[in-house]
Amino acid sequence: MRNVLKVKGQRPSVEPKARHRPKEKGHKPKLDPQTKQRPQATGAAFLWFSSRLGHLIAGVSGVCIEQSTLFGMKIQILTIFPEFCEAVLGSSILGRARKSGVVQADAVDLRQWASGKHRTTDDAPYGGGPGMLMKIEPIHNALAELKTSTTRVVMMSPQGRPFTQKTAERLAGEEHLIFVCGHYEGVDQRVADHLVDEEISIGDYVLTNGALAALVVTDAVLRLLPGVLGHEESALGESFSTGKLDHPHYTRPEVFQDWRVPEVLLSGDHGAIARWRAAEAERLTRERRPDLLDAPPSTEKPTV
Ligand code: JCQ
Repeated sequence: MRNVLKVKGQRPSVEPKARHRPKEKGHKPKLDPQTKQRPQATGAAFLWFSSRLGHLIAGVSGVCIEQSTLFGMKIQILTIFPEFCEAVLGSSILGRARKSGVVQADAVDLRQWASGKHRTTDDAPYGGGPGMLMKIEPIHNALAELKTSTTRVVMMSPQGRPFTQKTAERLAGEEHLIFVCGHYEGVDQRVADHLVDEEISIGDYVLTNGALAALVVTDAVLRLLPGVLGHEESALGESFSTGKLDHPHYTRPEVFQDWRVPEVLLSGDHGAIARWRAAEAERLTRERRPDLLDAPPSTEKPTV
């Protein structure tokens, strides 16, 4: 098992090549007044194409651009709470990645495919019991329209396989992800059996809203894509290699109240610093996550 929780060289990032950003004006989609969604298919395709075009133009016009800016990924979160997702997708690092054209990440309102006056997406369970279930038809119809030949459909569910850094790396290699988000007591089982490629769980607890889990996965995947964090190094070269928890980090001031930064970190002795960090990582892992130390190698498919 590789180090799932350690990321080297993280720091607040800066937009890497602001001058290559496509103009945002042309990217403002018109919203359908009824659904509050932008027109699907053609609108999305145009936006995606035009975001890539910006990079291509930068490329042929002789400006030196990183190869990474030509990569891209499309993520669609299929949910009855699109505004909730948009609030997260539009903010800070993800919002910037979106505007830069490196990624296209959108919430898609499932109710667009719900029929009837009330646009119902849920119903009572066969066999009785409390609560409501998501119906299969709206999800089926949405996927029929949104899927392409390269789409991977993921459903967020407590019954899914555990989400790890390995999963994030594998999904980061996909071209197009659609997240199906469960709510209420769950989703008609035929969705998992026939419409989705895999079920993923972000942990052993139950949420009211699967979109929350999809946003967690989206964040973990998108930060691996070149250009999202603004690292100079490739995200693919990022290290998770020790299989342990990360060691502690310190920054200024040297003393706050009477809490000192460990002396070794001020010593300038790089060998001693490396040994201290390795020992701290080992100690923390033994104390809090002994499961990581004796974990057999992950069975999940290797990285992108
Ligand atoms: C995801 N860990 C918890 C809740 C049922 C598909 O069926 C259901 C989905 C949800 C939402 O997801 C989670 C979750 N990973 O609660 C109930």
